[in-house]
Amino acid sequence: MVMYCDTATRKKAYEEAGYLVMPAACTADEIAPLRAEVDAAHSELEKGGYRIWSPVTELPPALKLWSETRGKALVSQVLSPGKKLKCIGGAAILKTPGDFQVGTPFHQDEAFKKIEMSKNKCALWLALSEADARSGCLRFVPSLGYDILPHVRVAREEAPSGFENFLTPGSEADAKAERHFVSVPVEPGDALIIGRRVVHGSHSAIEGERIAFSPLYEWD
Ligand SMILES: O=C(O)CCC(=O)C(=O)O
Repeated sequence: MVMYCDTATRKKAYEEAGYLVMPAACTADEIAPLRAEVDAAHSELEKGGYRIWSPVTELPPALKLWSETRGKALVSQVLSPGKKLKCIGGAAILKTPGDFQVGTPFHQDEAFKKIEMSKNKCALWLALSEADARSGCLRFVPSLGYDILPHVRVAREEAPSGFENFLTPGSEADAKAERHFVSVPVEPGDALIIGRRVVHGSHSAIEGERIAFSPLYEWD
């Protein structure tokens, strides 16, 4: 697991691994109103447990405020000190046994062509519950490197997890991802920065309830 404390070391670790874990980035008091808004959106969750708010103006108030202040500061201090970051939306993602059980398949965000890539972008992923390999925590494959790998795109209805874009099933990369992934268990308030090119996905949820909020940022 990649997690370091001072900014320079964090930046270096992020550049090497393509993602970064920031343990205890938020207190229980800070995440309570965020969790309340995500819980209130439960009936709006779509296949795979996603509720996407885009553009940022659609975010409920506490999630919007957090994304534009604390979330932005967390990303900024590691990736873009002095640059003007813009939040362009966010998603709540729930994994739990039943309808939202299937894990997010391995993918690279940059291979997701819906996202316009002329700007720098990254996702922040804030744990609003604890999560481990049995409850759907994230998993990363930095050993696959950062070239864009073969992906397929399917219709949302045909995607087992509702996530439409993923490493081509049966490809060498997909097989390697299944062998070499690193699981990242989290506690509520832990935050991760997810780079555009690192292969990542999540475990399926066999037990418990994994809840995360993931705002997306861009900068010049
Ligand atoms: O939370 C998850 O299961 C996956 C999140 C993710 O991979 C993404 O949004 O790119």
